[in-house]
Amino acid sequence: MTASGPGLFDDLPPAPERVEIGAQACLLRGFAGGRDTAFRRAIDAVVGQADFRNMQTPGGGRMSAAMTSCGGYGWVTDRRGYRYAAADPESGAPWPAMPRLFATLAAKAARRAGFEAFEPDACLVNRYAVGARMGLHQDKDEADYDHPIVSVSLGLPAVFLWGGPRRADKPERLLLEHGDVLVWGGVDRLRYHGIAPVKAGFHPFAGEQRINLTLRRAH
Ligand code: MD3
Ligand code: FE
Repeated sequence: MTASGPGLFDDLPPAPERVEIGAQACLLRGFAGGRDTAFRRAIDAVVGQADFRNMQTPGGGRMSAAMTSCGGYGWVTDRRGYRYAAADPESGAPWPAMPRLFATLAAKAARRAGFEAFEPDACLVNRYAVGARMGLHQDKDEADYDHPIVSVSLGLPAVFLWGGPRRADKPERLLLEHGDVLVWGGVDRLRYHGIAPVKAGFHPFAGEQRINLTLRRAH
């Protein structure tokens, strides 16, 4: 028997802070905890240069989550479609630099989940007011699906809808709380997912809001 082979602890569940939700997807509970002041400053710096906005969708509606981005690319939507853009369409300026906190935390979380050398070039910042939601969708606007994605949940909790490879697959419901980090890639990269309408509440970090950082390699 070796340290990693069969042994005394085989029938214990994984450590509670790490929940395997797919073959190549895991929830790192509380992984981003204890850094509230650094997150608050970093988000305020980004939002000061590129404010949240409720973007238009190709169908003519608007996203109920308000969004902004930082890093080399930002995810945008308008009547023409979904894409990554190197400049903020509201200002024409490059997106704010990605705070090092975001990039280093994403790389550490990815490594913990088994993805080496993750270097995000895009961070989408989603702000959900009470009642805001995100319908079931796949993330398909990135150039290369080989890179993992890391998301950080802050503020109010929300129910994450974790579906399968087809839209019709009934999603599991997982509560995401302040400081929780999700990492997925590989065979789980194109699973449908969404966010149920955020329920009323108050969290000291973000008041009556939920904030999600989604870190990706766009190009
Ligand atoms: C699983 N955001 O911005 S993050 C998105 O909480 C998005 O704001 C949600 O989905 C949010 O596209 C969920 C968690 C997440 C993001 C992308 C995934 C989980 C994913 C892509 C594939 C599988
Ligand atoms: Fe998504």
